[in-house]
Amino acid sequence: MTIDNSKQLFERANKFIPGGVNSPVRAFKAVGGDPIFIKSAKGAYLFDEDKNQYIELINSWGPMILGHAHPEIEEAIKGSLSASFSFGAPTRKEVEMAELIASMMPSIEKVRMVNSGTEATMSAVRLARGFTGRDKIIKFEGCYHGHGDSFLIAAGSGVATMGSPDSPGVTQGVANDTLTAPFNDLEKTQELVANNKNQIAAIILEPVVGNMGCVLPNEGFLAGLRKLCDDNGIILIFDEVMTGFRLAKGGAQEVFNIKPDLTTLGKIIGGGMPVGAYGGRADIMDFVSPSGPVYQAGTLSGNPIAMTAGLTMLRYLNEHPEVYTELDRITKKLCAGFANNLKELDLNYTINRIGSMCSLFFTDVKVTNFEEAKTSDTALFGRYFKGMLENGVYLAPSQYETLFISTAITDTIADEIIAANKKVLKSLI
Ligand code: HOZ
Repeated sequence: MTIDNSKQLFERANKFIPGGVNSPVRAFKAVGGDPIFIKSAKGAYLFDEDKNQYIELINSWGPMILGHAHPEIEEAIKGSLSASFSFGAPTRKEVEMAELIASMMPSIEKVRMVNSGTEATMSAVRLARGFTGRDKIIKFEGCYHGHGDSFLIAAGSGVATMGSPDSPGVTQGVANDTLTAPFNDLEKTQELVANNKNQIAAIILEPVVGNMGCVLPNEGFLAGLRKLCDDNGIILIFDEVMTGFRLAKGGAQEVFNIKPDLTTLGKIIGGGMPVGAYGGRADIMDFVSPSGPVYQAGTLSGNPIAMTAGLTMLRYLNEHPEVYTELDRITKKLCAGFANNLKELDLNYTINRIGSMCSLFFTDVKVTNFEEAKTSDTALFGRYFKGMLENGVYLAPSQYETLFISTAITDTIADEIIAANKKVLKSLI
């Protein structure tokens, strides 16, 4: 396999783009080697600038639930193009999108569209602060909520990968207002609330974490947080940028049957186009300008092309609930295949999975928080990643990310992935 064209592009990119990439994880720093430059994708496959083909297991970090360039979404986007690309004025599609989101995720009574998950989480926290009149928030170690200043404290995803979970540039004042607890540690969270009585505006978390690898909530953790928030007038924010409409029609909150006050959504509701949204209880959302005093705005918010792509995908998911059963089945099969291979080769491993999200950690420790995720052998993961890439499987280039499976992965493709996994693992021992 040659990657000469990717290498050349990376050299050019490094001259004009910091680190040669527009988002750090994709630079492959955590796994070594040069990044692959993608030219196109269709269904279950990515194609690079050197004409190599890879089975796709990231799917743009989640949104390509139906695989790449799904024909219905492609047609809808094409059909929308001749009506122009941006108005900065209200459209019918925004109304339809708000109605559809509210019907699929009933905790959302009102919703505001923005342009990314980062914008959604920043806006939701500002709203929680404005609504409660309090400054502090609680987040969980290893959870990542985009690159807003308040969240770059003990953060996961790229910041964990690059080893700078507390980014320089975040003022001490902002950092002081972000309190952190280990994920799944209800007692520590209760302590933080007790020690900061009437000062906590919001508790924000990924109900299923995707940004320290895939980590599930322990039994009772989400319900405990719901009660803690109710008892103390705190806004509970679920960051469902990765899980919303992926784990179920109604996201993780449907799976675990917990109703947050606010929810943040991202790329999934744009079918992969740049979109985000935050929504929830009407009394809180009515605090957003122009109905309320908390300001938030954006020319591109509710962009018609992005709305078209997102609406088409969400409608498809709404009308085809069998998608979720199939995603669960095929991902379970993949993980069982990996587990068999690892057992046969006597390697330490933990596999976390829920629905179509999963992670393989090279550790025998049960992974329920960031400290446990960090026991994984990341050097071994780097070699595993490289081997899989050379064998035509594109994994997330960091231990602290999750795999996202699409409906384009058939049984035959799953068997190929499991066979590649076996071959690569064998070569590592
Ligand atoms: N932080 C993103 C996933 N958790 C990665 C985004 C990207 O590199 O495109």
